[in-house]
Amino acid sequence: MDINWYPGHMSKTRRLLAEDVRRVDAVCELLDARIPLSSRNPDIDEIAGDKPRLVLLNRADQADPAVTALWRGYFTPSIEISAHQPGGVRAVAPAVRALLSDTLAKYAEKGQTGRSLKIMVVGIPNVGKSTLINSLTGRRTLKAEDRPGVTRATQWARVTQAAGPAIDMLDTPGILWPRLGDRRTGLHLAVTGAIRGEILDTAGIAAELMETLKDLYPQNLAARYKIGLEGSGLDLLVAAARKRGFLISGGEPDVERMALTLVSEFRGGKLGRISLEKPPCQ
Ligand SMILES: Nc1nc2c(ncn2[C@@H]2O[C@H](COP(=O)(O)OP(=O)(O)OP(=O)(O)O)[C@@H](O)[C@H]2O)c(=O)[nH]1
Ligand SMILES: [Mg+2]
Repeated sequence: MDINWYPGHMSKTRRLLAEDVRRVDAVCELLDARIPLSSRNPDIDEIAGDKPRLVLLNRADQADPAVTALWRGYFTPSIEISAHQPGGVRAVAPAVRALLSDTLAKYAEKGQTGRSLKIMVVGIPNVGKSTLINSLTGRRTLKAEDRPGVTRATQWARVTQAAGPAIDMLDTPGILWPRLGDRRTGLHLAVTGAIRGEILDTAGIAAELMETLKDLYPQNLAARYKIGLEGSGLDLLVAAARKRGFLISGGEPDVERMALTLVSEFRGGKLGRISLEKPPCQ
C-alpha cells in the first residue's frame, strides 16, 4: 500500500509523549478490538517504558464478542470497552485502581488520601481516546470526531469517582509508527478508519476486505449483499455493485462507488460484529 503513512508531526508527538509519560502513574493503551495487533503501535513499548500498563480493547460493540474474549486472555491486564457509551466504560476506573493498587496503598500509608491517579491514554488515530475520556468525565470537553488526527495536543481531564480517588487522564494525539510491518496491517488500519480516506486506494482496499470477509464471515457478506461467494474480492465487489444497481454509463458496474459503500458499511457495523484478527495460535 503506497501511502503517506507517517505524517511528519508524529515524531514530534512521540517525543512529547516520551516526556509526558514521566509525570503519570500508568498508561492506558487503547486498541481497536476488531484489529488488536494492527492497532498496536510497536513504539508504545518504548514510550511507556516501565510504567504499569492496561490494555483497553475499544469498539467492543463492533467486534465479534467471542473473538474479543480470546483477546482478553491474550493481553493481560486488559478489559473490553465501548467508549462512546457511558455504560461501556464502567470497568475502566476499577481496572485502573486495581492496576495501581500498590500506588494507592503507598498514598494511604502517607495519608495522601486525596491524591489523584495520573493516567496517559495512548493509541492510534481515531481509535476513541478522546471519546473514552469524555464518557468517563460525563462531559464533552474534548473534541472527538469520526476521522483520524482530531486531537492535536495533549490535554488533561479529571474523572471524579463516587468511590475511590480522582483519576486525571491525559488525552494525546493518535500516533502511528514509521515503518508499517506488513500489508495486512495497512489494510486493517485503512478499513477501520485509522488512516485518512483521501490517501487510499479504496477499490483495492475494498476488494481485499471482500476477500477477508469471504474467508472469515461468509454468511454476513452473503446476507448483506445478496451475492454468491465465488471468485476474487474484486469479482464480489463487481457482483455487489450490480446487485445494488450501482452502474456507470454503458451499464458497467460502478466499482468505485461500491468500494466506498462497503468500507463505510463495514465501519458503520452494517455487516454485523466483525473481528478481522484473532490471537496467534488459537
Ligand atoms: N461504535 C463505536 N464508536 C466509537 C467507539 N469509541 C469511539 N468511537 C467513535 O470513533 C470516533 C473517533 O473517536 P475519537 O475519540 O475522536 O478518537 P481519538 O482516538 O481521540 O482520535 P484522534 O484524536 O484522531 O487520535 C468517534 O466518532 C467516536 O464516536 C466505540 O467504542 N464504539
Ligand atoms: Mg482524540
